[in-house]
Amino acid sequence: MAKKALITGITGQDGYHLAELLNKKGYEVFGIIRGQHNPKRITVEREQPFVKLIEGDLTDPSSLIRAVELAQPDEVYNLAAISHVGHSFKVPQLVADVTGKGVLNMLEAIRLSGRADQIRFYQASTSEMFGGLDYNRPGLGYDEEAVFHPRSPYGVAKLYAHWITKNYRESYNMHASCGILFNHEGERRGLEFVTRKITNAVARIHLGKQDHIELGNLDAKRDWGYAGDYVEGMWRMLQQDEPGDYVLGTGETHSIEEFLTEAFKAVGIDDWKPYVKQNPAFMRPAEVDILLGNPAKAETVLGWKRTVDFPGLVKLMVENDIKIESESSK
Ligand code: NAP
Ligand code: G4F
Repeated sequence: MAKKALITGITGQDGYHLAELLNKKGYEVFGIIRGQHNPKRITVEREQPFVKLIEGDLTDPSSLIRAVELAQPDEVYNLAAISHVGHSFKVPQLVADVTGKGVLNMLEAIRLSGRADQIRFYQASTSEMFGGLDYNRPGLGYDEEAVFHPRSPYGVAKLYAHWITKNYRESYNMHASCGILFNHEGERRGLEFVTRKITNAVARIHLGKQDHIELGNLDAKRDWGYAGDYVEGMWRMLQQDEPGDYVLGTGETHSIEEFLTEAFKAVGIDDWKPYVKQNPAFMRPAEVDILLGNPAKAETVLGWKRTVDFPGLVKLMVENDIKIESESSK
């Protein structure tokens, strides 16, 4: 019989890639979608008709209990969150409720389902929990043992979610794993994140639809990988006999300036500076200066390895945005 997976955050970047992967592996895929008028429902229905949508919200425990009852899942992937770090400074309490406490609601829905011993749980933890401040591991990168020091309401909420997942593993013997994922991007990345904001602007500048882009801090460094590679790692975590925590990253870090250089190079522009203006509105009250992941455990135990490198990622995203922008009249 086909395995069943329940995905929260089905309308997000990772939800899309994970649903594709699980469908290819023969899973029956269920996805929790929120809101009465969610415009992304039609996108999922058209692009991924194999996904069985269930209405629910991480802040509504009864909806999660109902979703677990309906799907009877073997695996639950909790990808839902308010995931934008900058936005989390504007709505910190909502972020605590959704990104933090929402995970407790999901864990309780599983614990009380009467099938907790048959359900494997994945929590989308994040490199934002490290915070970059205590970065003293040149060349090594953050691994599963590194110290956490979150620098945003999002990072703090995710740290609660991380620890409550570990607590349910230890207290109730649940097969609950946390993937501590470094930034991963791709064709499905939201336009509000810096990589996609840049690749979309570069495409529009190339096509004469826009003349500049406004950004915040250009000095920050991130460990950027491809989302399609990272969902494979999530799935591998839940196939292990024992639950655990795993870092997924590339082992490389690049600045926003390097991303700009690579993205403009893809459309034949050597000097990006005339096209970029700095706007303080995009600065954050506290910044994570540097993130670099050490995925040695995932590579050894899970046999996971990223396949897309930094130049390959930037090229893929710019080409995708040129295609989308060429087909749209606005
Ligand atoms: P994303 O594109 O922002 O997707 C977030 C998803 O969460 C969307 O489907 C959104 O639904 C849903 N959601 C938001 N609030 C909800 C609520 N109250 N109830 C139910 N669903 C809700 O994020 P992503 O990039 O795919 O990331 C997936 C997960 O990994 C997130 O938890 C993120 O924090 C974490 N993460 C991401 C990265 C990364 O680099 N991408 C790295 C580490 C960890 P709507 O469409 O209705 O808004
Ligand atoms: O693209 P970002 O918004 O991603 P950030 O803050 O690293 O968070 C992402 O990765 C985390 C994993 O480490 C996830 F947990 C999280 O959910 C999300 O997916 O910003 C990257 C960097 C920051 O230093 C930011 O200050 O880019 C800088 N930046 C400069 N100008 C900008 C902008 N970020 C955004 N979003 N928009 C700008 O205009």
